[in-house]
Amino acid sequence: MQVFLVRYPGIPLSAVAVNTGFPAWLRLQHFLNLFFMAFIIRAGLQILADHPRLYWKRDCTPGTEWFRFQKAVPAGRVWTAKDDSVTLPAWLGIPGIRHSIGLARWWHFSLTLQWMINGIIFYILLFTTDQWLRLVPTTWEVIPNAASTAVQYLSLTFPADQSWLRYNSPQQITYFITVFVAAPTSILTGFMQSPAISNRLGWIGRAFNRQRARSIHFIALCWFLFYILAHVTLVFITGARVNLNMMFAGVNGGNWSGVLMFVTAMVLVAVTWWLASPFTLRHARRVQQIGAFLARPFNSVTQWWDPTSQLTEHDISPYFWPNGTMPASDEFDRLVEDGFAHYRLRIDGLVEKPAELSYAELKAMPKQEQITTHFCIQGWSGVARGGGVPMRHLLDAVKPTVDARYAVFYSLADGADGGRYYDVHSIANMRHELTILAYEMNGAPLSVLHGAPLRLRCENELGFKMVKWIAAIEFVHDFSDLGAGQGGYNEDHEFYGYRVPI
Ligand SMILES: Nc1nc2c(c(=O)[nH]1)N[C@H]1C(S)=C(S)[C@@H](COP(=O)(O)O)O[C@H]1N2
Ligand SMILES: [Mo]
Repeated sequence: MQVFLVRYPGIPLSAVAVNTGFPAWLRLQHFLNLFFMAFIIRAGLQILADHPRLYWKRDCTPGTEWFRFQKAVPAGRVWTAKDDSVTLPAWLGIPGIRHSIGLARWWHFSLTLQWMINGIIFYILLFTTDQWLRLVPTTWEVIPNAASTAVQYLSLTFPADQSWLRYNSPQQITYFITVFVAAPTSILTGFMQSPAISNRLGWIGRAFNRQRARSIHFIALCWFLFYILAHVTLVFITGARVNLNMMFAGVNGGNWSGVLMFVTAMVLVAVTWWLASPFTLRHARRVQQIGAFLARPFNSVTQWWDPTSQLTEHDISPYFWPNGTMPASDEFDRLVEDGFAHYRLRIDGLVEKPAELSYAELKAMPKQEQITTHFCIQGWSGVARGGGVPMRHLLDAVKPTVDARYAVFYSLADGADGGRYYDVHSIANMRHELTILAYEMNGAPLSVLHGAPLRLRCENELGFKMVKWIAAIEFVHDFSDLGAGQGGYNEDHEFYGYRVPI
């Protein structure tokens, strides 16, 4: 052991010293990173709580989850994904009330973008200075040296600290994993949960399906939480004043300036932490607007990916989570009773030829079938074969005028807070080859649970945009005068984005 410790003192003998200390940019970026991460993690947990189950397979069949913090799905009753959402305390989640994923996503995405920009600048500065030498192992000797450091810590004779010049091997390895593995993995697996991106990626999207991406995203979170715990503990037990001086004041010594700056930084984090949830609930619409503005780059990126259908019969899920607020009216019950014989789909607004189509007329139109994945904003997914009328045929039939820019879908059902469920889509999206009005699911007539008589399928969008139990389609120039003007029921009531298919 003695020989081993001399040979591997904890830092490879070949490790080159960093000559530039802890420059201001590094200290600022370290602070911004911890600040952004705190809120990204809180909002991420809120998002997770909206579907508190993790799976490896795309179908999300209850019982196949490898992790959950919710009871088993109850049998013998309809249990929707919204019923499944769990509450987090307001100090932990943002905004800390049940089923608040809409607002949590704005925090998560806006801050992720800032965090990514911070990270990219960090990478650049790291490699254009000598600071990369701190983080990147240049010899395999870091491994025995890490073992040596562990032995020294366990024997409670802490190794001499040389952090000003170079990190010891376990530090270097964990920092390297955090900066160069965990962070990019989180970003990649975040994007791969997007319907638009996942549907475009071909075999990669199939192999690394949304649930795998979501599970790995969570494992990366676990790494970050482990890292934060270990890092902060060690900062404090191995000479807090000296350590804080380096990373906060940029000085090598034992005065109090680093502690002072650290406390100031922590007060800033604590106050923001304290205010985040109440502010978000009080100014929800503002958070939605700022979020939509800040997350616009993500929105553009996801819209740029055009989905293709890439699945086969084998991929069809044995289970498909139901979601949403069921129709509860005599009018609807009567429609169901006679097998939708009296159902009429009204298409009007800015069209040359308004139409009223019966169920039989719709079924007589050209039919398209497609096997696609459904991506609910809450995190679950499912694959089904949808069959129905392509929207492009309906567009050709009713001929939207040149003024028409959007198609509004009205449901026969109300939304969760009362008032008609509706959603708005661009005409371009309606012309997409995978946009259909489905009346079949997996070869059988669509069930009432899943939207009979008609539900929209639009494969580059999240589930909430696919209105079920469609009553009418109206073509409009502008949607600001509909509902709260946000482009749909969940956009109005739950602060979802009109379009952020991520
Ligand atoms: N009318 C109406 N349509 C709706 C909803 C709703 O609440 N009301 N929920 C949406 C959401 S959030 C999802 S994920 C899908 C769920 O479709 P499914 O029940 O077939 O899984 O329907 C969408 N369409
Ligand atoms: Mo959803």
